[in-house]
Amino acid sequence: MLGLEHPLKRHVRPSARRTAACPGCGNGIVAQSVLRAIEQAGKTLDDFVFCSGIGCAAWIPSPFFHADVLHTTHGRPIAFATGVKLALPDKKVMVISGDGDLTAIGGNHLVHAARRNIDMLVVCVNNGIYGMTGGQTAPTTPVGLRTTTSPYGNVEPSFDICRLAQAAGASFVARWTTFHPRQLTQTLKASLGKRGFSLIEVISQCPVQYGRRTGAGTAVQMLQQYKENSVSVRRAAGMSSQELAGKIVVGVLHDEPRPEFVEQMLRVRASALDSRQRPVG
Ligand SMILES: Cc1ncc(C[n+]2csc(CCOP(=O)(O)OP(=O)(O)O)c2C)c(N)n1
Ligand code: SF4
Ligand SMILES: [Mg+2]
Repeated sequence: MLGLEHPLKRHVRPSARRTAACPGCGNGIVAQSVLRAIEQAGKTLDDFVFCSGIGCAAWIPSPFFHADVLHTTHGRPIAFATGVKLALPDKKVMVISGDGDLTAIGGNHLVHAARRNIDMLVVCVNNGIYGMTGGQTAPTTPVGLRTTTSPYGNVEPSFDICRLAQAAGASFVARWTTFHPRQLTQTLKASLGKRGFSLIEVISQCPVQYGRRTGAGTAVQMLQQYKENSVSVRRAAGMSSQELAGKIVVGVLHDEPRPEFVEQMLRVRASALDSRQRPVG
């Protein structure tokens, strides 16, 4: 035994040191990127409350992060996070969950939290499928893909989650893949200094339900595909929509501050209390 210890081990709850993820899953890369970003931003896990829904990605913070974590119901982590943020405005609130959880059953919460510009970071782990329940088609599944619930090929066009969030009002939007852990860490770190609704989409491999069933291959082959198909925001700006077909545009896609919801609510509350205390007449 060399006595080596993983540098992030102290952030993992001692009773939860066995991962629930399959070998090759991208969830470990996302977990490490989040923890590294928190360290690099000079914060501790005590500064945060994490919320997740139901699905494989929802197991990233829960029960592993040695922090306050709410492992909520399917589709509802943003609703819980909204309550946490209103009750504890000084806490950083981070939602980590899957594409199905956040854009299918939880799609309305995503849209309205972005519209309100609620101060929280949502990390959407997009593996293009419902991983945990057996590989069903999600709103992110590419057209034509054969899945458990679309054995003759998916006919539904998929969401561009980043465009959806930006159009709804998010003030910070970015996308990376699990092939880009360093860039992802940098962007996560940058987002921790923002106030408002931030969404970071991470395209991530599910070698078991996506790779094996759809022919995308092993974790290594999927990472290779992310490498070959990724195009930076800057390069994408000079490309036509035909040239961008099948590409993954990575980087910060939108960064524009605007009034934040909780701050405004606290201001309204203070002025309501003030007016009640003023003498009538
Ligand atoms: C109300 C409700 N509907 C459906 C389910 C079943 N269910 C659990 S996780 C899941 C999909 C998870 O997909 P995603 O959010 O993409 O996470 P992944 O497993 O791919 O990381 C579904 C449909 C549930 N638990 N609760
Ligand atoms: S089913 Fe897919 S997403 Fe879920 S843990 Fe396994 S590899 Fe990861
Ligand atoms: Mg998924």
